Amino acid sequence: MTEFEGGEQVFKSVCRICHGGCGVLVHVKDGKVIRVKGDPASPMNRGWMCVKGVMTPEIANHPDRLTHPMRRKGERGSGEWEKVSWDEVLEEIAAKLKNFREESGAESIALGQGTGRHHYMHVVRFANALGTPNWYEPGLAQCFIPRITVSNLTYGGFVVGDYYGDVQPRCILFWGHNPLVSGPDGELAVSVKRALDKGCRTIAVDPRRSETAKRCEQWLPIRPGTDAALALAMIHVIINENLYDKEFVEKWTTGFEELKLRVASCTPQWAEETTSVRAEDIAHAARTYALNKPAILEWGLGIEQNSNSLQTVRAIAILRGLTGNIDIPGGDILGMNIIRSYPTLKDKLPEGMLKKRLGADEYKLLGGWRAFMPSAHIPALFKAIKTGEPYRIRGLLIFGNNPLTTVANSREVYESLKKLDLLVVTDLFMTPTAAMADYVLPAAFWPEVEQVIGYPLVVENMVMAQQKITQVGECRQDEWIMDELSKRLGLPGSEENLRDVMNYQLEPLGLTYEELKEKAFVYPPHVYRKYEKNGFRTPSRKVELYCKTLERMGYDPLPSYKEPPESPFSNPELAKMFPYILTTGSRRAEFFHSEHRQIPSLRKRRPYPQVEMHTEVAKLHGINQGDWVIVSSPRGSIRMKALISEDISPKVINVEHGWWFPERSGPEYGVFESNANVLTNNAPPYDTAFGSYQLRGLLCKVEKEHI
Ligand SMILES: Nc1nc2c(c(=O)[nH]1)N[C@H]1C(S)=C(S)[C@@H](COP(=O)(O)OP(=O)(O)OC[C@H]3O[C@@H](n4cnc5c(=O)[nH]c(N)nc54)[C@H](O)[C@@H]3O)O[C@H]1N2
Ligand SMILES: Nc1nc2c(c(=O)[nH]1)N[C@H]1C(S)=C(S)[C@@H](COP(=O)(O)OP(=O)(O)OC[C@H]3O[C@@H](n4cnc5c(=O)[nH]c(N)nc54)[C@H](O)[C@@H]3O)O[C@H]1N2
Ligand code: SF4
Ligand SMILES: [Mo]
Repeated sequence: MTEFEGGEQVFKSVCRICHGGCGVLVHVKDGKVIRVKGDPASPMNRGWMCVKGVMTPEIANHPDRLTHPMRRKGERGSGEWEKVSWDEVLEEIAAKLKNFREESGAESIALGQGTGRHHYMHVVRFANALGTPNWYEPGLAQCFIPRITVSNLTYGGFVVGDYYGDVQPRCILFWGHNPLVSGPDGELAVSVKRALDKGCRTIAVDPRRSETAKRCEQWLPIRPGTDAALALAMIHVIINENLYDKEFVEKWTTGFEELKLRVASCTPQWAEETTSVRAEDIAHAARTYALNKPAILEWGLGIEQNSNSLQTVRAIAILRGLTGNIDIPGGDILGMNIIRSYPTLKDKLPEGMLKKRLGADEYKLLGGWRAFMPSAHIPALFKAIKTGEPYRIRGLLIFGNNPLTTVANSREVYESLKKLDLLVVTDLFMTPTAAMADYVLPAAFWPEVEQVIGYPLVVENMVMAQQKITQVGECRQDEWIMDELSKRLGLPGSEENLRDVMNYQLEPLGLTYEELKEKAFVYPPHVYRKYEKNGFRTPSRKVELYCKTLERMGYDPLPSYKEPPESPFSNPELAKMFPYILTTGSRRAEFFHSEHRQIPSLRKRRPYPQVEMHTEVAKLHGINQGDWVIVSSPRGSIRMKALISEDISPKVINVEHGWWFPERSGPEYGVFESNANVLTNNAPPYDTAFGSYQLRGLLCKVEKEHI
């Protein structure tokens, strides 16, 4: 900490508005954050910050921050609350949880949370301590779990692009990922930008010419949901034209011959019909990626939010194996995992509860014992809340999630939430979901939180400390709330506090949290080609092009293509009414999911929800730039403003996700008006291994709004 004149203090910490880990300098005056700057000494961002991070003071000191625990006074959703003390609120909630456990079993309590925030693993720990198998996060099957699981199955660990060593990538293939806007999601936007500025070969597979695709020499405007076909055709080209790394394939992979046979008929011509990408472009992309080593393959959500996520991600993962681009300088690197994994108390979950986890039997790689981080299947959970089948869910405790905006089929989510005996929402702000709660608890924002951050997530090549710098109202960090409930219920693990957990994680580094805080970060040099010592961490010790584990579980051991269930090919009748392919959720720099609509400096830059369409589509429907447009799917309709350009396939409509209007009145705050998940589908078919539902690759129509 440095002391300045006039009482201004500066603290080193780490911004955590997104998944990131930008090292920052936090300026504080009179106990308030007044300015946040990128820390030039941070090896990750080297002084850079995104627009959201810069607005930290505006978020932290916003007049609408929740600052006290509140109990519902009137009817659910009436907006009438009374302030209660922490002690009172925790006693009351604990008493209710105790009652549910005794009367209906621990499985009748569910926990919900959002994407990788500081308390992520603590929710898993709390669920295990409570003895409930039912926790969810709206990403998981739709985000990250397919990529992590497939990487583990195929190469024995998750990989991230190596932007940090001395060797520059010669090629970057961006696949359904727009890291110049969405990074950090394994990488940092600024690292990608710097690599692109230095120059390398570049390809983007994306139905939109995204900010990242605009920087690429080749743009493959794919039909959403058909990525597996494109990847199979690229594998075909790489094998048939002998472009693969023969030495690596021979020594370090299994199942090459079986794979070759599988892709024999997957020619670029075949893939052109399926994907709408020209055959010669597919072949060209395959050659560029295979012949320019080291290459990074940046993959994202475009490949997971469909009902063939396992095989789509597998097909793409295999490209790295065929070209030997794993754990080499300038390629995709395996993690160093320099800290201990979070103590989630998983052995405390009673054996019988594993079988009760909703959806675990069907979606084994999401909820079964082999899953990376077993969780409940969201459609099964919300159905159980609504119908009481196969058993009742009585209480839901949400720590940082607004499921009315980020879970598929928002109207059904709404019907489900109404059925709960107890809904507790912990958040920074009042949201449409929190407005339906019985108790609303005020969460601490990142400058108010203590945390150890292994970065990038899952691979943990570096570790950083976030420190509590300020206190706002009576806000508490989520972990504290869970620990206080644990203590009152006498749950296992309640004798440890967060400091104990953090110190346990840091033990291999010989550091305590206090010591790490002094250092700010630990970042050992990367060890490449770790497999040369002990092989890959798979059963065969090799990269598994053919995956026997999947075979044993009843899944296809080789990648395959499946036509999306709602498409012009699988449902031509429906496509007459809904002629466009709908994709949702492309990230915007100003917002994190459903957050930040109430932050003036951010909202000013994007005041309205937007639907992207091609110039030809707009012309056909008489839509002008900025017109309000009605977008409809077989599930419902929403309104958004038209963003018209040539930077999107003429077959595709893209809508932003996460929209609600904090400036409107509660309890709904206009949550059904412009919310992408009014259009999406939470009905089967799902991916057979992960249970992923479709947020991309559905059918829709557009028309100008006539008022
Ligand atoms: N600013 C900001 N940053 C974020 C987030 C945020 O909300 N705001 N969210 C964070 C989270 S949780 C995540 S998971 C990441 C996600 O980060 P990304 O993976 O980059 O996700 P998106 O930007 O949603 O989608 C990436 C691209 O996929 C394209 N796409 C859509 N459908 C398809 C398809 O079927 N196939 C292919 N190949 N491409 C398709 C979209 O046009 C888009 O350009 O971002 C993280 N970072
Ligand atoms: N249609 C469509 N839907 C999608 C996606 C898509 O691409 N398209 N993307 C999906 C993906 S990949 C993801 S990861 C999910 C993301 O979904 P979530 O992460 O659940 O995002 P939100 O629904 O915005 O909920 C986050 C809430 O947490 C609050 N919050 C922020 N920080 C904290 C904190 O430290 N503590 C607490 N208690 N609260 C906090 C915010 O104020 C906000 O209300 O959305 C999914 N939904
Ligand atoms: S990229 Fe993420 S971590 Fe970095 S400043 Fe922006 S919000 Fe914060
Ligand atoms: Mo996500």
